[in-house]
Amino acid sequence: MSFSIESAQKIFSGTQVPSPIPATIALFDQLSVDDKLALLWFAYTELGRSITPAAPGAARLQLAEGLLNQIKQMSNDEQTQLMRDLAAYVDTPISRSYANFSVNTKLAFWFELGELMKKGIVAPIPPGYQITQGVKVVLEAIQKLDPGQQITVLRNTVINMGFEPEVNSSGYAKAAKEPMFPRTQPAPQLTVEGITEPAVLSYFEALNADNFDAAIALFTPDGAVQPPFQKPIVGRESIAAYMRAEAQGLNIMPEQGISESLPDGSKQLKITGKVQTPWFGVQVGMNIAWRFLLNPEGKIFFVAIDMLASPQELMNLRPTK
Ligand code: ECH
Repeated sequence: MSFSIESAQKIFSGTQVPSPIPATIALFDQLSVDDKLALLWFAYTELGRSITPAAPGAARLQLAEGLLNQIKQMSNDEQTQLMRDLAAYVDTPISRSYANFSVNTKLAFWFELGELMKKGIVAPIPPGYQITQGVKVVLEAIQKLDPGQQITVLRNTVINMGFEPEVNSSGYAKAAKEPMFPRTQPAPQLTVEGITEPAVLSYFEALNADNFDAAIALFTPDGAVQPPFQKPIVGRESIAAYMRAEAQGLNIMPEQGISESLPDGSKQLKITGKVQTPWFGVQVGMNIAWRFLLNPEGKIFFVAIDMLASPQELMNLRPTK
């Protein structure tokens, strides 16, 4: 085939709108460590007034239990220091253990710490803490985002915490034996306006059933998945490990799309719709686009998953020529 991952990344790039998420995270990164923790507390508790995450299952909390038990034994000052170390990427044994957790276990760990903070078992934001101008600016930026973008900002800040000796920021290979997110509803029947390509429809159906083996069988051996704000994950094995860790329990609701045939027989498709994460269920519908490149045999060579900048963008489906 004549295309590469670099060229695949550019398909439909003319229809993309810059996302406010990286800019918001860049603002967050500039805060001092105490401001970061305070910002997360305010943003999380504010968000919790309209939407709350589902409590993680006991099996997943067990993976973080050792660390949580250690924290419960600490003095308030030690607990505050530990949270500062995590948020400032300081090299401590606890920061290293944290970095080894999968993404979902990191989220479960903070969920539980948040509960313990509310109960007064773990130190709250220091009582004398004075909100700074910087925190106000980032909070305002977060308030302007839609709920799907807000939970993405929270998730991405949590993923980056801790200390990792080697560069491996994704964490997906660590989760092979993680507990699953149980599904509460059967997968809905799919029809995507404008789309009939079997590989694409089967991809959505496979993910809605957590059937990752079926999903990766739809890819070429050198195929790639590019999750939102990440580099492409290349090759069936890496994609499988990633999906098993990060794509569990998703509800994928593609709505409409366009499909264009290219001169060599390959096809590019852009599809928009909504995705729900098992953390927030029906409370949050994230506005998502998928940009697929299929080879002439109908296999998936590349799919980028983009978080849309606005709901209006769901309708932004125009041919590239
Ligand atoms: C407290 C104060 C101190 C500091 C901290 C605190 C706690 C914070 C907590 C935060 C919890 C946040 C959560 C966020 C969850 C977000 C989940 C998201 C999921 C997005 C998934 C997508 C999937 C897309 C995909 C598709 C595919 O086709 C292929 C696969 C894949 C307050 C204590 C830190 C507790 C729970 C955003 C978009 C569609 C790419 C996966």
